[in-house]
Amino acid sequence: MKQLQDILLCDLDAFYASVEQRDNPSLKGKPVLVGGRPEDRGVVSTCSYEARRYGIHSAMPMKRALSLCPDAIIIHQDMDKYVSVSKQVGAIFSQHTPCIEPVSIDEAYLGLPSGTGLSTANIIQAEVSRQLSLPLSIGVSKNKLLAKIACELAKPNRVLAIWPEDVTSRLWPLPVKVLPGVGPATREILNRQGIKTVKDLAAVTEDALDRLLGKTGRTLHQYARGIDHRSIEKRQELKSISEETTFSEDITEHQYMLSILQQLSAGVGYRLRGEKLTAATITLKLRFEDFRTISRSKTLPATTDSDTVIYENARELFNKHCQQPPWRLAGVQVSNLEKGEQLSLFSFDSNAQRNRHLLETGDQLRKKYGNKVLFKGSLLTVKEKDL
Ligand code: TTP
Ligand code: MG
Repeated sequence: MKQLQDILLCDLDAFYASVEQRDNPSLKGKPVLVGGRPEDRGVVSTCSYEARRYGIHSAMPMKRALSLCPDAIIIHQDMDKYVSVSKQVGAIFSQHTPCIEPVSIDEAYLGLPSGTGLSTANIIQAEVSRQLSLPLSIGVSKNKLLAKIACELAKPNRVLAIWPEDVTSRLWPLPVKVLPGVGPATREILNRQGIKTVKDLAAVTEDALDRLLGKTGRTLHQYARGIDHRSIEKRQELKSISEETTFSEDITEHQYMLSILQQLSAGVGYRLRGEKLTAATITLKLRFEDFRTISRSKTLPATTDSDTVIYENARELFNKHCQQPPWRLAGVQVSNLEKGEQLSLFSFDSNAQRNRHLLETGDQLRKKYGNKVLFKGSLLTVKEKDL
């Protein structure tokens, strides 16, 4: 019989604020609020643990946060930076297991062979601290529920295991709100029945909880016993990449549509290369004036990540299936994706090498200046509003 695996819930502490404190040591030990401007009705995205002592929390209006702690330092959020740090953390996770379910930018469930969860959690936490200088808390158990609660109790910057045999000692004394699905409204209903702790909840029959809360009641009956059958859902592999645009005014000019398809193809190619994937199938989507929508595909003999190849095939499909203008929407999609950048099969071919180099230079420009930086000849005629 397959042994039940260990499950870890890893969650960085005060994620955005910790990144900012790490990158600017003068912020260390201070109340730091990351979020929008108070004068623009901004809210707190997160705050350092020093700021939490003043009662400040995520989603609180910045103005209110400042009234609680006038000395707090406000930092505007830098999403690119947090996304890139999140990827670095994910890379450390994937050195330890292929079984990863990302939950949010700073949180993921990891599945590990039975008996190895706690030691691996300690190693991961030490690696994130040493390599990235960030505090990470990890809950360890046999299921998601107990791993999540263990992580909450572990915060900040610790590893804690709650095993199923610890349920009565560790879980039962806690208030019912620690269980997933118990928000303020459910808590109120339970509290009115005198159910305050998880132990109180565990004493109620399943039928009584069903009468009180319906299906949620039945789930809570299990949770109160530390039972949770949810499995780890690995990140869905990317199945397709598409770019489409609905025009502000219907388009009637054939040549103009081709320019748009060229731009959409370039966007799709850029994203493919970013994911280090190649695609075998190109699909064109068209919507006509009367809202009829068609999709027409073509599968290539070899996979590609080249803007030109994607465009040439999209153009061929368009020329075949464009019917009568006007057109309302155009889309280009690639699917049948394969891992790995396009190998330079023709590495002796200096033209192919030059094209590859051009693509890579273009990708760097796009990354730096945004999607609309590159215009190739005819694209100059595409109006900004149509993309
Ligand atoms: P959380 O993990 O919920 O919060 P946190 O990492 O800041 O603090 P901790 O885990 O130690 O309790 O969210 C992760 C990041 O997501 C957080 O740093 C900022 C962002 N976030 C928002 O932008 N708005 C929100 O309302 C919340 C809850 C989080
Ligand atoms: Mg967090």
